[in-house]
Amino acid sequence: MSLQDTLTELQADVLAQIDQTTELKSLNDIRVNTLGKKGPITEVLRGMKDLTAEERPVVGAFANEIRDNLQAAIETKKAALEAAALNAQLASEALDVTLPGHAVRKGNAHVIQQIIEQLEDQFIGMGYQIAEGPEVEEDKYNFEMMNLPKDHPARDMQDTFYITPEILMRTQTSPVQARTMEQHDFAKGALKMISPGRVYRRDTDDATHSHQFHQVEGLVIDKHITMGDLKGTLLAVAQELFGAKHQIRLRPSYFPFTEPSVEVDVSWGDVDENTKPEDIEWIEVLGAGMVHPNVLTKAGIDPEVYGGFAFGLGPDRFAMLKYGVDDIRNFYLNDVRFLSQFK
Ligand code: FA5
Repeated sequence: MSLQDTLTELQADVLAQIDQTTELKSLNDIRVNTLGKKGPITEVLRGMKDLTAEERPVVGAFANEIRDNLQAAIETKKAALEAAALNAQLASEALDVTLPGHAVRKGNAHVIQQIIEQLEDQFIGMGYQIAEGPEVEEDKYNFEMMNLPKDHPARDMQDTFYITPEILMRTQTSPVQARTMEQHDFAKGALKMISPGRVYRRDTDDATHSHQFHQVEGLVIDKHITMGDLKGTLLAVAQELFGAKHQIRLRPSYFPFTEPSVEVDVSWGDVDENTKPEDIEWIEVLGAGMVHPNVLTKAGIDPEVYGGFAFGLGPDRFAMLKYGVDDIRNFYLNDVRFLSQFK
């Protein structure tokens, strides 16, 4: 067989192999085996030394043509295989936007915050302003201006975290009363404010006490405010929050900044005209009273002209009552399983 015939056969054989190849790796093997130094074409070319001088360039040109043909066929196949591989990869990585996603867990306001916001809505509806004061407070506002001088025995009622002898973590939201009274311009009308916020006491934590809890302070100062206004306001708030069948009860109490002072209980469970008084269970939720004349005087308000009522309620206790939670510490453990119940 002539060298040309051998090369033609080789070309046909290699083209068939290229045609059948489905992988880049085996295509590369074909290239190395066919066109490489030890491949059949090189072998054929080596045999040219036996040809005549006339035959040599003809066979040489033919061999080069075959080599070019095979090279081109390999390149074409390589491009086709690479394109197919890319398409397969794109198909496998395609995002199916019709698949349902994972549900995103939605958070919700903390239950105490929810109670505070409900109270804010109610009081804003009754014409109150929301006031704020610092949690790191001066002794002057937390105690002195609330009619509790340094040696006053009632300071012991609220065990205090002191930062310096004059600076403390506020034990109550009542200092916001003093701060607002100082600022208020009575020429513009009555003072009606509530002030929700965090307070701190060196109380030992138990089921109904926390060393850090919340209060909502309330203060109304005007010319003809009576205890009846206080009771009506608190009854409206309690019934809105707990339901119309709840009653409130005022018990005499003592606070240095109010006179007379009361503690207010809310009835636990429904109460109607048939309920016997001895069957009602009462829960204490707030302290209140008529603003003490000394407090007004210290804030520069004439107690002969102005008077008012104040209250400080515990939203933590409100939340316990409203949802039947028997341990206040649950509100502060931040267990999502507990907190997510109050949506
Ligand atoms: C006061 O703090 C007064 N400043 C309230 C006040 C304001 C009276 C204005 C008169 C006029 P008392 O210490 O009782 O009072 O606290 C008020 C409410 O805060 C309580 O009724 C209770 O609901 C809540 N509270 C008190 N101590 C704790 C505590 N350690 N943990 C959770 N809640 C508490």
